[in-house]
Amino acid sequence: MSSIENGNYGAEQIQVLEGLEAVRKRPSMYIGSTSSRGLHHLVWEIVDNSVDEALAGYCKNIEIKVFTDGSVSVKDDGRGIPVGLHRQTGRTAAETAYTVLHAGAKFGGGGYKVSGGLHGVGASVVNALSEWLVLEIRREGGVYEQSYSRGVPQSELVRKGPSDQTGTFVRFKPDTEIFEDITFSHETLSLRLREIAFLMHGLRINFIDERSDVSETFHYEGGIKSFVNHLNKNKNVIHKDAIAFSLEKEGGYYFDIAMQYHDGYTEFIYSFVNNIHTSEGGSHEAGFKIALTRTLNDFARKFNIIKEQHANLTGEDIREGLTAVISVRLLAPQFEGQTKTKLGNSDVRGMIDSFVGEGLTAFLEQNPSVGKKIIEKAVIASQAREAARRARELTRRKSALDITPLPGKLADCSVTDPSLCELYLVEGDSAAGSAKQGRDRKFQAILPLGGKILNVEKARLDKILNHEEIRMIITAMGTSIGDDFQVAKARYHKVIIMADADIDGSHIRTLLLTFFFRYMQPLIKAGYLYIAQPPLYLIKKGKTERYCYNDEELERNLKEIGRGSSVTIQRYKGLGEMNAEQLWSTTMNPHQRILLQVTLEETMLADEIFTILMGDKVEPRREFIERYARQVTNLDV
Ligand code: 0RA
Repeated sequence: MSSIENGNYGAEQIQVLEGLEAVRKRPSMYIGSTSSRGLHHLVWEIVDNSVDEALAGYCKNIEIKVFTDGSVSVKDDGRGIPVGLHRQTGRTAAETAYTVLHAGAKFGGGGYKVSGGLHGVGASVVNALSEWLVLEIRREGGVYEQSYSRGVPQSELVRKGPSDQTGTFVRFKPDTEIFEDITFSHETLSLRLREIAFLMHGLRINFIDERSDVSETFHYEGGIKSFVNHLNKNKNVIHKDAIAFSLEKEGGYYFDIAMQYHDGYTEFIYSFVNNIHTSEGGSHEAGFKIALTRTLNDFARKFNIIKEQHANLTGEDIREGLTAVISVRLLAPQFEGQTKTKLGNSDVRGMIDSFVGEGLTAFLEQNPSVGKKIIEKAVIASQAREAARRARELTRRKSALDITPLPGKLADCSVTDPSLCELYLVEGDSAAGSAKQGRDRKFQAILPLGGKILNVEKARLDKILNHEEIRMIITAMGTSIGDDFQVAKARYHKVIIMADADIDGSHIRTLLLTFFFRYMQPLIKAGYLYIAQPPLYLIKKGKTERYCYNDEELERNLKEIGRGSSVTIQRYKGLGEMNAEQLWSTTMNPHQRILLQVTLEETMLADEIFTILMGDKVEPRREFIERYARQVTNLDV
């Protein structure tokens, strides 16, 4: 019988119930939100505990299973959560961890707890937000079990029988009273589990999805070196093996770095602190960049590739075509920045700087030919950058009085407050003509895009900046691009891509998205990029006119109005087929239009897809198209 049924209500127990109550009342305070993101947070919370056990060196295998009833289990072969009595609570340590807020950190074995970070709220929060949770612990020769309902123990922790194994098994079902939707995304789970396996070399992670009968095993002896190989798998690399080094330092520091160059132009540095992705960078990334620039310049001078009288290569030149993963572990990480994903600990910068400096110098001494290839590439990048600098000057408006004018083709709006202003990038001159006529000129600006946009995936910066369409976009935006990009200077807080609903339109959208992803990423992250949704059909019957934005809507409206021989359906292929008034009412009027906001959640996945679709390797593109061809509907050729 449980202590609660016993009526054995101590002050401790009342506190526990109050704690669980607080979590259920304000779940977002603990897990960020009750959307899909918050739902997945529950899994990460439990997985992190097993990963901590692996970090402490006691766990080699973790198995994650998604069941058809909506529950998820996480099993590890660590030491098992202690089952003895916890002095303060008078309950077992296991029950304490699962019922007392923030209890985990106090007796957790691992040192790399991410206090104040994204995770680390504790298993008790997951328990409180689960309809039910079952805990099974193997240790000290026995198997122990306890179950909970919405965080409340349904029994004591009971020894069920003997066991010669050790480990922890948790299965829980998220509470539908808390979450709008309890469907776990296979892709989200799979992506992150693989990432964890890369970061924890040697750890084997089994992922079983019983809903689809798909299972995957992630296990990388090569660790983040394998990670870099994986990230570059669709690129032409310029040296076969990734460069990698790691260091364990007293004070609980662990540094792990892997890097590899490819023949493209993009830079991709993916950094982690205690296995958490630091998308805003911070001191570890800064230390890495400083050391990389210094060491490669020293090498280039030593081999006389840069002559004495010439200036150093810049960091940007040196990072062209670089893919790197930086994984840092430390005991007391400080997370800063807007999304708390920027490492603040300033001592890390110097430590990483000297660690990378030494490691890279030693590598270059043993592999000078690789060093020369990297430098050759950086020298070309620097020449292109010099040409780009001149081109870029032409896109910069320093002040209102500055001589660089706005593009002649831009029909600007009259309001000057960027938060109210919209810029429509319109495919084709005739559509742009209608848009100019139909718009509300107070806050809507129109920029016609005549020809095809350059594929920036296959071009260097100088070429990109010499491309008229792209130059117009940059000038109109006022933000500059790449490392110089300043979101605060954006002249419009809505940039709306308006292209036809056909193959050519899709191509233009993709080319523009590639440009914004590679050169104006913060604009996407700020939520300023949108895609206009023009209607696909116009149905007319007598005086009734209805616009339909997809096939479902068409069907529904046809049923409503009644399908008669006199019922006309007009299929819009091009924006140009609509007159100014129609374009305004269907696609541009803020009270009626549909805008899709472009969001960026998985930078790594987005990078992969742009590389595959827009890069110069044909084979991955063919595979991708074959794989997804069956999912494509509405293909209009
Ligand atoms: C603290 C101490 C010990 C194990 C754990 C925590 C532990 C927690 C979790 C959570 C999920 N899996 C886990 N595995 C282990 C053991 C101390 C000892 O045996 O000496």
